[in-house]
Amino acid sequence: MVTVLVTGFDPFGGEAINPSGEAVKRLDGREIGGARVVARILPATFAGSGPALGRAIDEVGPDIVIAVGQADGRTALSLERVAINVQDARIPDNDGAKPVDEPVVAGGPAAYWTSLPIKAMAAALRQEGIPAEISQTAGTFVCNHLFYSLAHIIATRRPGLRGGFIHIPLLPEQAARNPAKYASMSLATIVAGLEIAAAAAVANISDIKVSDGEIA
Ligand code: PCA
Repeated sequence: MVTVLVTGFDPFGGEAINPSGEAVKRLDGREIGGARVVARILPATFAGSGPALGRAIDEVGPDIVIAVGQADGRTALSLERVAINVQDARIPDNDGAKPVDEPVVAGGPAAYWTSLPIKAMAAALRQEGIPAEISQTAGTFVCNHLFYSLAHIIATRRPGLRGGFIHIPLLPEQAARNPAKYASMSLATIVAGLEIAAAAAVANISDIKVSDGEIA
């Protein structure tokens, strides 16, 4: 049976809740698209998130990893295309660390592509009425760090593994505490979206070739 490891994060940046952690908890132990789903919550820290992911991969032995994180301002489930080898923090992480222009992996490649079928996943989400987008940047904070760390694990020691990253909007209650500038999505919709995305990742070994790019 195919195993999908889904990860979310602890709350960070002064928030009491992180929708990524809340959403993946609800998927733990479920069977989706014929696959077994295992969820883990990772620390929202540069130093801790990568090693915690590495341990979870060694423990669970997944075929697919879908890492999930919160991104304020996103209006859709945001399927990340690329992880870049840089850390440039605007706010401190949960350890108080605030690296500026440091590599995730010294001497590592500038970037790694996702190995998830993100176009197929976006198409499946839209088909079910859930807003989805292809994103060209996962930022330069802990989420990009984790995505790069995941891709580096795949490139250096887990060749058969497929993995990538999804950013999700804030919950309505988080957006309501901010000046009215942030989009939000209900937890139920996020959870339903992650189920659809996971099923599409299981069903599509390679991606579909459809245009979903951006004109800057
Ligand atoms: N979002 C942050 C880190 C943890 C999270 O959920 C990010 O986008 O980098």
